[in-house]
Amino acid sequence: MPGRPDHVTGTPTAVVGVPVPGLPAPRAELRRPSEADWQVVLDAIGAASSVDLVAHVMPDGDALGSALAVGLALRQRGVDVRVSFGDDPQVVPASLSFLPGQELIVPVADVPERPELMISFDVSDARRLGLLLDKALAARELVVVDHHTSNAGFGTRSLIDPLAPATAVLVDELLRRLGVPLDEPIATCLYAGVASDTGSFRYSATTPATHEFASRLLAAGVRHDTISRQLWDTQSFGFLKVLAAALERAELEPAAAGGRGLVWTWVPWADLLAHGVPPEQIEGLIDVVRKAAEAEVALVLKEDPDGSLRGSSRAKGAVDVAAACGALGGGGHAYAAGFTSHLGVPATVAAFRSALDALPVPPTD
Ligand SMILES: [Mn+2]
Repeated sequence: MPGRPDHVTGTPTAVVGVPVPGLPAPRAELRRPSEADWQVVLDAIGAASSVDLVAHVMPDGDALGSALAVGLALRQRGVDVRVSFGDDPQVVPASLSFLPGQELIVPVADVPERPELMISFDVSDARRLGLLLDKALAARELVVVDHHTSNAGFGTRSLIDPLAPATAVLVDELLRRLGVPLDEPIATCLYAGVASDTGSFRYSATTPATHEFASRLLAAGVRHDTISRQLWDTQSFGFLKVLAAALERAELEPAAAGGRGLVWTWVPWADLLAHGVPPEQIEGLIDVVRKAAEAEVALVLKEDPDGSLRGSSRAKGAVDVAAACGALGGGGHAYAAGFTSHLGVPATVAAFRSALDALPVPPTD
């Protein structure tokens, strides 16, 4: 979520952690994985000779870092393992180019039609599997490892913990149970996940346990300084130009969200073409737009070549943007969520505004 997280993605993300006053509690049917849930997944992994690990489309550090960490661990154990995500073209964002284990990544075509065991990471909704959806649904076992509150559990097995600040935290537990030690490459993948989704340990879902996790990762040799520079502080000059145009286009609507304010902008596909910026590089734009103090809610609409719009939204704690995005067919976390729209910019913003208006908003004081 915030960070590069995406869309829902991913999102860096301030994640739903402890219940926030005024926000709905995590859905009742969501419960943290039980011992039995873990055991079933460990048994499935132990029995599989071939495993496919998949991240969501336009993967962020949490999705791809989690998949690659498990990929490296299973390769050590001699398992035939592949990592993939359902984009075409399939591009690893430049901000994640430091991730170890990328030799495990294969195109969608190289994933078996009927995988023996597929495990998805940070995929909040089956549609976020993109081109891998059919293969995932055909898998003999599909294990969903995730931390999105909105995840209804679309696999045959789930390890979903809505209180985890990142999917990488669940992967850490999985590796511990598999008896795989945190070496430097695996720790680097997990650090990318937890740093992305906590905004470098700034968001509210960050707990003492999150810092303890980071401590173990640094002890394993993670270069947090170089990772942070790549994750947060490196962009192309073309991105700066796209950012400038998007900020010029930004609108502030103080009356929206029950008077708490909405700031929004959008990025036409033509801007990306003009400046040679690949779409995955603008995932962090929302983190600039959401700085506006006058707005509780921020929204960035990113146009794709087919004219559809990917919406990323963020809130500061008073409004549940997962619910607002859910009204537009998306989802995510209370603080960070997304959706896809085919309505065009004005109608999409109007629909989002209406969804915000339908939410309970606590009084400002
Ligand atoms: Mn995540």
